Amino acid sequence: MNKISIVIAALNEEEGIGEVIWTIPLDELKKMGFAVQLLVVDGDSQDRTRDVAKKAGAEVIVEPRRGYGRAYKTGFAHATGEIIATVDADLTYPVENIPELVRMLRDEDLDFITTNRFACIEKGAMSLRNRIGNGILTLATNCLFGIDIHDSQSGMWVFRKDILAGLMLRSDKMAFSEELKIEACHFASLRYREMPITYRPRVGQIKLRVLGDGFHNLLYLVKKRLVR
Ligand SMILES: Nc1nc2c(ncn2[C@@H]2O[C@H](COP(=O)(O)OP(=O)(O)O)[C@@H](O)[C@H]2O)c(=O)[nH]1
Ligand SMILES: [Mg+2]
Repeated sequence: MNKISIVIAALNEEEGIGEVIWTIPLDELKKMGFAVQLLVVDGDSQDRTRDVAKKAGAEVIVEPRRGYGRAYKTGFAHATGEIIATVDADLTYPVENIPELVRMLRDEDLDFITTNRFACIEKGAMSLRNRIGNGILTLATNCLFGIDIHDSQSGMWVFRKDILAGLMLRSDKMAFSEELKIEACHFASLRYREMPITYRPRVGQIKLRVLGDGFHNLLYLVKKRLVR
């Protein structure tokens, strides 16, 4: 394993995307022996997201079809690394932890690592309403699929690209995040870990529709339980 693709979905994220990219610890990853592909999947942003991302050193692909899940599926198809890592473009996820997670994936011979934002939520990073919603969705995920994770909605993952061939990832929307975990941890029975992370306040405009996506994600869990 000697290449890692860091895939970032971005829709109108000119405020955060530059700093997300330039704070990725490239030197550390290179010292560990990895080549790094920085890949931004832009949802046809109407602001300077693409320019800022390119200037910060990323390769940019445009996926005009809407949706978080759609963006990641397109990004994964363009990823050339044997390992994929993901973060949002809004400065919420700790990119400085990527090397540690990659090391763990490699040294413990894991397939999939997901992260738990509830371990350390910085002030202002997640509203009470979102905490409750995420808690309910995580409980539903665990009960319906017999797994034991703390955060079914986290968007920071590190995994071996070759696992994707065995996963049925159908959601184009925000439910992609829970679907990936259900597929990896339940249906595919992969070797996985959930690691605690720090979750930081967002810059820029949120794309999640709190109630709409919350209910959609809950319904998606039930549908997925009935028909994979
Ligand atoms: N390319 C693309 N990116 C998206 C789309 N919707 C959301 N994103 C990105 O996906 C990430 C997650 O969205 P965000 O609003 O932060 O949701 P939250 O983290 O669940 O609150 C952000 O980096 C967004 O810019 C989309 O339709 N297309
Ligand atoms: Mg976000």
